[in-house]
Amino acid sequence: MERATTILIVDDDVSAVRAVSKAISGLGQVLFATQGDAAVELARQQQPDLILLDAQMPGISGFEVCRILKGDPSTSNIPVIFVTAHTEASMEEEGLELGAVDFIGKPIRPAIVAARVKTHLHLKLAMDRLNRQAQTDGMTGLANRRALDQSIEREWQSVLRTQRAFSLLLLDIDFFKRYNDHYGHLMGDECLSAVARVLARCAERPMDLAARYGGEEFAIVLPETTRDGACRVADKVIENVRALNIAHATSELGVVTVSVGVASFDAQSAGWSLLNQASANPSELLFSAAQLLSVADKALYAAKQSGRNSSRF
Ligand code: GH3
Ligand code: MG
Ligand code: MG
Ligand code: MG
Repeated sequence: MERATTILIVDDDVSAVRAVSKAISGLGQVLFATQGDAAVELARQQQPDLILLDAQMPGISGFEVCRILKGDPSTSNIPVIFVTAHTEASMEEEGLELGAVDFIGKPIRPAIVAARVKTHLHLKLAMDRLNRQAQTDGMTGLANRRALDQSIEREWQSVLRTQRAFSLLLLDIDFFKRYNDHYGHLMGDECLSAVARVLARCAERPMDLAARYGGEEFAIVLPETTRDGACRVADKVIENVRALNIAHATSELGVVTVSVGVASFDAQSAGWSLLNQASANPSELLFSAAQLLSVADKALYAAKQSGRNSSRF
């Protein structure tokens, strides 16, 4: 479900908060903060779609708040509009240079504030939609290859920092060329979507990511997961895909099945001791995110060789 549009109003003067809030009523759910540090915290937690920001406040100024928000990847794409009595050109220039999308003078003219907020909200929501599409596989609705690569890279950086376990599954539908040849591409597409739904269900925790790697190949990113944990997820996927009971007359197995390659980076894997040796300077570590994919690929090949409908690490 889409969450409600949210607007954060930041002003140390409560009557200004009230006036701005009234001007934009109906355009979204309103949050407010009367101090800079609280505003930054709220923005990080609540991820508002727009921030209306007073420039002059005791403690952290609005300019400083804007600088912090734009420097943090988790808040940098939230549009900021300054609302301030300091309408000198130099102030406006500074605000815009900090990355604000607009600059509104006080006392506010309610209709103008509403119109500008509407425009910037429209742009922000359109940008969010495009970003989501750029990360999603159109056919299955899973994360696409781009999102997968980004997720693996992000998790890899976190492994280098925290030395926590990390696992990756690579999954491939068995005898899928024969399936297409026998049942046609339309049913092939339906089969891909059904398998994708199983993967989405098996990637249970919010931090897990199920993705379409390409063609009839998929991946599941499992942060903070050891080899044992990853093998359990692999077995669950294999079991649940088989349980779909999708007829596959030209497979020896009679129904659609998948094979899974497991790559893990944990206390049991060779890479882990390398990481510990190199932890003084992790960037010198030879083992990389790309190598994790190639380890999973080799394991997948072994699973195929051993008769399919199975997993290997
Ligand atoms: P194996 O068990 O060794 O994996 O054999 P396979 O036949 O599954 O492997 P192969 O790589 O030879 O064939 C993959 C097939 O997947 C070929 C291709 O036509 C099909 N495929 C890839 N993408 C799609 C798609 O989006 N839709 C459909 N219907 N088929 C696809
Ligand atoms: Mg003020
Ligand atoms: Mg394949
Ligand atoms: Mg295949």
